[in-house]
Amino acid sequence: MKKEQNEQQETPQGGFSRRRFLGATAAAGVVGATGLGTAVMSREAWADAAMEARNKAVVHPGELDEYYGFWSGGHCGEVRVLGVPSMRELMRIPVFNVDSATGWGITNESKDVLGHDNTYLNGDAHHPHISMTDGRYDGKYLFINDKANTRVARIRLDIMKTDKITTVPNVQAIHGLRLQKVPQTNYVFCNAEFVIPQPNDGSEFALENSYTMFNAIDAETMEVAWQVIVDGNLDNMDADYTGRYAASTCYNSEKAADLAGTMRADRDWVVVFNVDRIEAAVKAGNFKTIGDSRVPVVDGRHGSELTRYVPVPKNPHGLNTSPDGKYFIANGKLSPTATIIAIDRLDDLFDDKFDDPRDVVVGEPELGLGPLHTTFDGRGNAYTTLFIDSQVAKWNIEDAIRHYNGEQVNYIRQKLDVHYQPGHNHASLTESRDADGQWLVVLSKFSKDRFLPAGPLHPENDQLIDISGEEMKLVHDGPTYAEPHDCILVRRDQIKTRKIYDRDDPYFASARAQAEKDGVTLEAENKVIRDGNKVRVYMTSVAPTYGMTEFRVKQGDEVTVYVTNLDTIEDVTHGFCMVNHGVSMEISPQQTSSVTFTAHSPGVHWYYCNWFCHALHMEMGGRMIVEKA
Ligand code: K7E
Ligand code: CUA
Ligand code: CA
Repeated sequence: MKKEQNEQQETPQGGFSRRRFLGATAAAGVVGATGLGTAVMSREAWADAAMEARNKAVVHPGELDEYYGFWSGGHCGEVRVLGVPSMRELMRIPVFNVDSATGWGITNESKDVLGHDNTYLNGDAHHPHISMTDGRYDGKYLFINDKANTRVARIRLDIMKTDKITTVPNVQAIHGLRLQKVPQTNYVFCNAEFVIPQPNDGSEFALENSYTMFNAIDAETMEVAWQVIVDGNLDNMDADYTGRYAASTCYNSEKAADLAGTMRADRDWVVVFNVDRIEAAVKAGNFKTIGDSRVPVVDGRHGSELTRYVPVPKNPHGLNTSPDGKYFIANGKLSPTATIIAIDRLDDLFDDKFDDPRDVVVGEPELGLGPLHTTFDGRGNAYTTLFIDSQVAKWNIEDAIRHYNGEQVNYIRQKLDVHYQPGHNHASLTESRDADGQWLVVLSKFSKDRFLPAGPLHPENDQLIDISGEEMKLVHDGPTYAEPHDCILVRRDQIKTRKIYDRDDPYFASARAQAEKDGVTLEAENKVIRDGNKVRVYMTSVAPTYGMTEFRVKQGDEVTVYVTNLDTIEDVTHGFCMVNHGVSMEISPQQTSSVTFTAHSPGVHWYYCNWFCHALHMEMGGRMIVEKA
């Protein structure tokens, strides 16, 4: 059974036979386009080619990957860092979740980012995107949405820690998120998915009086710069390479509250935002505010000068800008098509030079069932995931446009089976001018039989495909835990990480400020400061000891422990765990970390180092003595 399946997958036409509904045109396109005559390629030659592709993906022990991949963690709420092509997991960056190992959600530094009160313990992270300068990844920040709690987070890529989280007001469920690419990432654009009444204070529930908004966040301050009211709802989006336009898909133009209702119309739309005009309207004071929020809200519904609505079929999902900057491509989901919108026609669209907004559509290739997301190789080809067909369709954009203009050309280059039901796919550097067409990651939602069974809950399957040649070649299966939606691949030289912390790092600036108030030098002193029933314990660490191996507090005291790791050697990270107090944190070389807890029980409570740092790591500990109240 297993063997048969593998054979089928290694056959270039494999899987084709069981896809009878695939048109003859598509099949002819595949065979013709490979140019290799794969249809007559011997089994041996095919096996050699497959082996060669697979070898390319092997990164031997001690070797480094060519690319960083940043994976969203879905409803785990985190970001994962992988090496590509090895697909080895390098790191996890906790964002909207709680992380026992690093103390994210436990330490004061993380609560400064997450919020000290009412911190949510969950998130749903979908779309990771790296800041850009002039359309190229600059490696400074990574931004990601939280659909579950309507937030946007920023990760500093030099230390790979989350440093800001913003809750977007007046809306529910941030989904699509992309960055302004040009001149640089000044804005983080993000879509709120669900329509709600305004104000949403219980005085109104009707769908007719509900709407949602498109949001722009200042990438440096992380404050919401403005919001745009739209018709319908908002799903995915992308920005262009002029810095002036962004576009979002809407699948619920019907504004329905039930499934059948959202599928009623044959066409929904792509809404195009004119960033210059929106900025001008805000500047001119043509906005309102909602409730307590002071964010400028402009009206971009039908008839507005700020937006245009381009009808596209049906319940569209992903929207992707081609790396040559020419096209927005909207993926049809319930339509087998993708819609190509020419960005150089948008000026005319906004100047009302067209009778029909569909005049900006220059192609609408039929790709297969359930097109969700499209990615690009920088050589004029697009790769679209087909959720229902469990395939990736490779197609040529200019040929699709010619076909739309009535020429008899095959635009489909190849269809490759993936396993199974792919959501996003992402080619190396695809969202930038540097799209290099080397690797394609396909994030398949179902793994079914691809891995050893691990109970009823299955991993997903992130597959790696070599796209450097004419033909896509599947080279790797990568199980992932729930539920990365998307990833971004960036060349390793585009990311510059710190090896140890800078002592002036703003990441622990509030600990430094408190120490200064207490007259304590973090780097040199081990001291206990009492301030009413608040006790601040400052200690250093050098492998394998803490600067303080005993401190005394009273039952009921609110204790804050600050640990400054004086080690300067790369990779010598310490931990601080207070037994039976829910306290655990990471302190990397030259970092200060702090945690606050209540000394609830009298007696002796040991603390110990929980990050392996030394042969005598087990011996690295101390005692908190809690006197009876
Ligand atoms: Cu298609 Cu949230 Cu980008 Cu899921 S989204 S797949
Ligand atoms: Cu310090 Cu282990
Ligand atoms: Ca719809």
